Amino acid sequence: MAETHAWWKEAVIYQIYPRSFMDANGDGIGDLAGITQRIPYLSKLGVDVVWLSPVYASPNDDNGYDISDYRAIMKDFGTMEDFDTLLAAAHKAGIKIVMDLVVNHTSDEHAWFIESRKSCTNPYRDYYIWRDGKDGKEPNNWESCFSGPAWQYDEATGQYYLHLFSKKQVDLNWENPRVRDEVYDLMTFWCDKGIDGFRMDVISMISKDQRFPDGPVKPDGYGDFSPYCISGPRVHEFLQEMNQRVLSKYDLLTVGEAAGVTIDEAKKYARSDGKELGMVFQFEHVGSGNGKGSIVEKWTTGKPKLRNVRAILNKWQTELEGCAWNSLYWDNHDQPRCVSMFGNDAPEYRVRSAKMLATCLHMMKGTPYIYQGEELGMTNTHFKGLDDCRDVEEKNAWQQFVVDQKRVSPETMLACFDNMARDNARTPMQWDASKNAGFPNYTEINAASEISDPDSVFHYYQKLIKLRHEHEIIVYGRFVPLLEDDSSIYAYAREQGGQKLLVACNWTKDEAPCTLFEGVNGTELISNYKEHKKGALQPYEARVILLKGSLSEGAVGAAD
Ligand code: TEU
Ligand code: CA
Repeated sequence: MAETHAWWKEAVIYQIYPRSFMDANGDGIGDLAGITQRIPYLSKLGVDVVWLSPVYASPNDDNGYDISDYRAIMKDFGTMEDFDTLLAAAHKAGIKIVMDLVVNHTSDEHAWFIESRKSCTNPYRDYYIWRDGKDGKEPNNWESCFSGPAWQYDEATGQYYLHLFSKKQVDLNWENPRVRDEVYDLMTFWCDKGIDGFRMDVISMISKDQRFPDGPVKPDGYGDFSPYCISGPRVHEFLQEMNQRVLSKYDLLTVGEAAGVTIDEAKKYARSDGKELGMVFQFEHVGSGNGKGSIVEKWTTGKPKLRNVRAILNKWQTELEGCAWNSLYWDNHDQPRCVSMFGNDAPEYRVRSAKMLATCLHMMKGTPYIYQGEELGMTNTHFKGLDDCRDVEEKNAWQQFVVDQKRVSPETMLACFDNMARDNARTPMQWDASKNAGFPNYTEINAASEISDPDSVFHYYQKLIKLRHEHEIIVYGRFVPLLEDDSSIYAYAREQGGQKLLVACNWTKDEAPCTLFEGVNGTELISNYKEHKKGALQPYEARVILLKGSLSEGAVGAAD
């Protein structure tokens, strides 16, 4: 089935975490003026869109994902004027700007919550989710994503409020039509400024089962809220309303962050009739190393296996075909660095495996997202102690698992942090080899040296982006899995009209037998090796060949 064309299907997105991207005024915190300064860098890389993690006013309990004023800019980052300058400069360079929309919750310092907590009869009371306790305890057993109960007792009125994240991130009550009006108004405010889309934070969690039942008990003793909050009863109704009231009036990129989303649900969120969102972020592949051997859920020293990652991504590729659009990512501000997680960050393999992973993802069908520093092959960092943790998730996990429950030793927790912690992604962008890059490997890995090296990870990403812009088959071609049982190689084809693209990536540090390219004539679009071996892929080798023969002429086709 022919795919409907859209600009956001053809675009490559670059995610910026403003706090650690570029500091223009030297106060040690990234800022909007810094981003504006780096627009030439983004143009050089060739990306079409920048997604800005939140830049709104915030007390920064969760680095801007706790918003206290949706119509103001965070002081650390600058002013609304700086924002307008950035937007204009980006547009002038042909780069679109997508904003983070965090409306599952607000900061407890938002004016609505300051009112809401004052009394049970306050006009803003129902903006949030307040409940009486049960037998002197929380209303139910739900655990917050950031450890501990998802309910916080509030002295003033003797009730509890719900917070699925930190206790300074208070869940909004989407059942209240006034709350929804407020959200649509603030979205309209930003759309009217001329922004180009929204990445919607935990949008899969806005509708809660109003019975608020206990959840299945997890190994740490708390209940799991997922069955009652993820893709809850009214989520599609709310998004369709949002679409009618706001999204449909503009030409936007919309991507819903949808932790816990299933394929069937994704087909509803991102249905191709455009009644809800353009696409969603699913989490299965980035979570595929979790579980077995973990302390709890995400805290593990395990790595995802090729077999699992491939099965998951192939499933998303083939099942959304023709009915919904995929988003493609390895990295974001919540994930460890992909070269450390899925690749190999040892000095001898870092560059090769970073390029291999990039190839594997960027040749798939969907809209690719690059997280700042990924295009340099930036690696995870190392945690020497609790003092190295900035993230509220890490601090709370330490308190719960090491201090309160004594489930793990500090050493084990730190090893899990080295592997999984969000701060791995939040270290400063390594611009050059000067001191203030500040992190261990900035002298070897930095933008300045990579720009001057034609063989760098940076230039490889630049080429992948260019290829996507030049070859429609990379955007719209059908995805066909190959070698699904291979223990080392991730291979697939893309097909469109009479064209076929062959992609093969060796996910291991050993040579892997591969006959996929034997007797095949075509144009090599990209590879991370200059020389190839007959009958094998070299360590972390990636190859992409475009065959021009008609498909009906044979399975693999002949070159012209
Ligand atoms: O993340 C929500 C989410 O479901 C996860 O990515 C979660 O934060 C992570 O797996 C914890 O290990 C979004 C934002 O991306 C994240 O930065 C925020 O902290 C969170 O929502 C709350 O706003
Ligand atoms: Ca600054």
